[in-house]
Amino acid sequence: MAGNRTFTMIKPDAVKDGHTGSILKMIEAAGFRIVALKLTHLTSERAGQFYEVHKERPFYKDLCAYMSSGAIVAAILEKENAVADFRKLIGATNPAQAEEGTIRKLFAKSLEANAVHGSDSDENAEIEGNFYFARTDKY
Ligand code: YYY
Ligand code: MG
Repeated sequence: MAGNRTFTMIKPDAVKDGHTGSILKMIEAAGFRIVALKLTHLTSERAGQFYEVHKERPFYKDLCAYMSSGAIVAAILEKENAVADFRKLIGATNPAQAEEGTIRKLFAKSLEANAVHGSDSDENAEIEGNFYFARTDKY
């Protein structure tokens, strides 16, 4: 296998504003191979399940409403050192702190509408990929 895997979502504002192509292009240009790809629209319940780890946080309710407010693009990506390298490519959670040239610096509108998700560990990358893509598909 050519490296390991991470999981990403392009969030509602970035999809709505027509940045899907630009973001996927940056992802591929950075050496990630797209292994699975889907455009979908979460219900608030599904968004709540995805972000369950944050359920006690003050921003949880708004985050679930936001993440179900429009279509998203979900993808599994493969590269050596995928999780850490992808977090570097997207930049800090708060776009005000994201480095120049990162996806969040370029496309985020706010802390909540911060353009993309990236898994924080190999274990979560696996869980999050399985949340969107059936194991009966080959990927
Ligand atoms: O992994 P990452 O997306 O960079 O940040 P998390 O701390 O896991 O938070 C998930 C998600 O929640 C974040 O991308 C934006 C939103 N959020 C928020 O709206 N307000 C905060 N204070 C922290 C996070
Ligand atoms: Mg996170």
